[in-house]
Order: sequence, then structure tokens, then C-alpha cells
Amino acid sequence: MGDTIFGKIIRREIPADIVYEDDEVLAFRDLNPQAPVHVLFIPKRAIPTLDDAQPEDVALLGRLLLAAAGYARREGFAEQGYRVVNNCREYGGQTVYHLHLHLLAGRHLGWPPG
Ligand code: DGP
Repeated sequence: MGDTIFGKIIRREIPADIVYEDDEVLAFRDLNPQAPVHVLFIPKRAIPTLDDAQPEDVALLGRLLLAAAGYARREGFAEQGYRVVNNCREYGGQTVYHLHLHLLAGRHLGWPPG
């Protein structure tokens, strides 16, 4: 499995605006925000895509989701609402092959997405 720019962020080889960290999860602001709040939640143990996730990753995937939900609650926009998205491979719009959740908030988000 190849390294990605997110691996460099985890290892602090390149800077990022980190907003949350625990032993398994790192969250930082997206370089190209699509909403007033746009944070990426990534596992420190790289999995390329959601399609590569295995049954043994179930707890890690749950931790990613709960990390995003906890951040939304702490930051005070959970009641107003938000969106959590995973882009999987080419047609899903994935550009960085280190599984991540996008947390988008702070404006009314349209549906369906483009
Ligand atoms: P995706 O298209 O789902 O693979 O999302 C990748 C996101 O990662 C995209 O919204 C832009 C963001 N991104 C790419 N490179 C960097 C970086 O070096 N730093 C930060 N903070 N975000 C990045």
C-alpha cells in the first residue's frame, strides 16, 4: 500500500490544522473547504478505500464516525445538522487513497450531491 499526503500529515512531515486526535484517529481541516466547517477524519492506520475495509476494521470505522459526531457536538453545530461523507474510488470522487470521512457543516447542504 502506497503512502499518501495524509501519511505525511500523521507523521507531522507536512503541516495541517489538526482539530482532534486520539490513539487511532486524526482530524484536520480540509485544504479546499466546501463548507464553513470542513474537517477530514482519518484512521492513523491507513486503509486505502472503504472497499478495502475488512471485518476487523469495524471498531475503527465506528471510532471515525463517533469522532466526527463528537466533534460536531463539542463545536455546537450538531443540533443544526451536518453531513459525513466518504468518497470511494474514481466515481465516488476519491483523490487521496487513505480512507477518510468528510465532515461538512455551517451551511444548508444540497441533495443530491453533484
Ligand atoms: P477525497 O476527494 O474524498 O479523496 O478528499 C481528499 C480531500 O483532501 C480533498 O477535499 C482535499 C484534501 N486535501 C488534499 N491534500 C491535502 C493536504 O495536504 N492537506 C489538507 N489539509 N487537506 C488536503
